Amino acid sequence: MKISRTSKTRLTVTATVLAAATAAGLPAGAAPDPGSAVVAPAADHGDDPVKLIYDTDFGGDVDDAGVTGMLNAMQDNGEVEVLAMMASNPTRHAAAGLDAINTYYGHGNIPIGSVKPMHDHVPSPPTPGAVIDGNNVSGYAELLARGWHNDIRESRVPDAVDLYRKILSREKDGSVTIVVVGGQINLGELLASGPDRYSRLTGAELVAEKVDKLVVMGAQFPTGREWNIMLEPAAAASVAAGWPTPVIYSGFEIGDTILTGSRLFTETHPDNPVLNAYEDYVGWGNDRSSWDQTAAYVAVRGTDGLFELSEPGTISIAADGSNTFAPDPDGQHHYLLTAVPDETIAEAIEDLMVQAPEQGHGD
Ligand SMILES: [Ca+2]
Repeated sequence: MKISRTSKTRLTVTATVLAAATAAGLPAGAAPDPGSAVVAPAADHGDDPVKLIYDTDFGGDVDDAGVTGMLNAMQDNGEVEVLAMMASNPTRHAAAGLDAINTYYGHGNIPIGSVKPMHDHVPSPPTPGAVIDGNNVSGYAELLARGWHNDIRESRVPDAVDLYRKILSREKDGSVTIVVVGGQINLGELLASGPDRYSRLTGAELVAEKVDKLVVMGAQFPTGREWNIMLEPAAAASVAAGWPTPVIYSGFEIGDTILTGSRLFTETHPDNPVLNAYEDYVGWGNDRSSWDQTAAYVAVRGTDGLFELSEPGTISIAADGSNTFAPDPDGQHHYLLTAVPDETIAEAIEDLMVQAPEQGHGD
């Protein structure tokens, strides 16, 4: 089933909705014609780390935990400077869970913002008729928040849009990359934000001035209906229509068959919170799809010989979360295609997920 993530996120959606979503998706194995793709160069940042903001529905599916470990490893490597992490999942445990992983890696000073108010329920059903078990969306986030050292106090976690504006306003023009791997509520609200104490610019103006590109895990190509978009269809549609920089989408079909996680159990320390998140979610020794990791990887390393970009075009998102893509030479949007076997991409991603922290290690 195309949106099988529902079975793991403890959100239950009616069978009718799932069947409709499946019908709207691609047949298994279908892929865009790679002959139409252009090869994008890897990101060229010289020796400077990529300045990145990571926006995540941490606590839903476990690939977000994989990304969090991956980004900390890439920060150890000097490839990325994580300016902030933003929770789009309002569970009160997301920020603390993120900080638990960052602290394990010795990066507990990474600022963390959250959609507000933080609570124990998701903000809205992903589709009409959906049944949400709102008490169980915290998942591994609660496990890490309660069991691993972190210094998050809920009342002090800044509003994500406020933190976005604060950080963007002080960075150089065109210097910030954003990767979003959950619902796009924070980005939608950032775009719609007005001038404040940090900047006289509107949110859309601030993004246009400061952001280099946005990388999205979301949607399905060339057409489909995907979970992250369904979480907040209106926000995703406003981003698709109004985001003023290039946007690269890693669709459902990319990460779905790139399996990672099992090496955590044999190659990392038993106290590694990412290992424990995976154990909680998929069980000891098992893999999970790497939807979110593909987006984070490209955000930092570019296509890197592992991926290619589609031709340019424009994505459109309907009210039910379904999407289409219209090729257009002047379009700001691309979607990812794979350039090598899934196993090769999985190895590159998992190498980062199992890389030992340079410092920290639970301190
Ligand atoms: Ca996610």
